[in-house]
Amino acid sequence: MREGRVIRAISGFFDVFDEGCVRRCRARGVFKVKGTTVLVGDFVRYEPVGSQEGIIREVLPRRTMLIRPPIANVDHVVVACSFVTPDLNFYMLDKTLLQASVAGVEPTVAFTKADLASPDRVSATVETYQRLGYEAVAVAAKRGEGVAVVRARLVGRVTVLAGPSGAGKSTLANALAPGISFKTGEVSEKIGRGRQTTRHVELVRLDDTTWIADAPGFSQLQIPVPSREVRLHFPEFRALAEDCAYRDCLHLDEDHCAVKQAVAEGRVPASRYASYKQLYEEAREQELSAY
Ligand SMILES: Nc1nc2c(ncn2[C@@H]2O[C@H](COP(=O)(O)OP(=O)(O)OP(=O)(O)O)[C@@H](O)[C@H]2O)c(=O)[nH]1
Ligand SMILES: [Mg+2]
Ligand SMILES: [Zn+2]
Repeated sequence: MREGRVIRAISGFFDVFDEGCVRRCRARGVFKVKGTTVLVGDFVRYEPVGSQEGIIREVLPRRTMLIRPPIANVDHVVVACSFVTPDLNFYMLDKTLLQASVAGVEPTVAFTKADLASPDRVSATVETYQRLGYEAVAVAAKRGEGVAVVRARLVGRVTVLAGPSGAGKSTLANALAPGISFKTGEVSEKIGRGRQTTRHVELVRLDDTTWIADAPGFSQLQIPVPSREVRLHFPEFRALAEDCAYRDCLHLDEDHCAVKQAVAEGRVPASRYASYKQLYEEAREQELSAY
């Protein structure tokens, strides 16, 4: 039995990287009986078959796991959020940041297509997220702007790109990793959302310890945490919550809520609080429909 890392999953086959070689494997045996799934990023035990194939027998324990995009063992997610086509969507961004926080994966927010927005809007948006405590950067991938900042954050880690279709994930991935060419959408494609260019999650090795995965865009995402815990994944709420009158304040209908006070005074962006309320409601609905 040998061990390797799954770098691609296509219609029942898994490409497993092991010491510089890639083997096309199927998953069979004991492990399928247990109903385990294999994700890109998984470390697996496999039996070699011939020189280029193999059979996966076991998935090793995962360090981290994301649902969208589906990938295991990443340390870092670059959340791509474009200013236009698709339009900036803070709710989707905050939802993706919630998913990363719950999964224990460090995020970098890449505000993409910065060349298509006014400089004032770009700096205000980036600064808002920096003030919240996130690593945030404006990216104009085609001009190379912001690319070096993101690249510096890849070193020694396994990174995946996440965000809606058309946000510029593959374009950014190509700029980050010269010599690698992920398929990107056509420039002329201005028909709006819905067209997915990238179809599969694919991990590419930049050096021994640095990997990057391009992934399909997504618009649907479950809330991966109970409603009462959503607030714990808004880092800017944490310090404020100590001054709420109720120890378990949900920052919703409670009186003397320091978070709501901060929103009213503009110290917490209204859009962040709107995201929080919507995510809380969605988590509640998920809980109620589970019964
Ligand atoms: N002006 C401008 N256009 C960009 C930039 N980044 C990407 N685009 C364009 O946006 C479109 C979509 O880019 P992709 O990189 O394919 O987007 P994606 O996020 O990989 O999309 P999916 O694979 O469908 O999830 C293409 O037409 C790109 O040329 C940018 O920084 N500036
Ligand atoms: Mg793509
Ligand atoms: Zn409160």
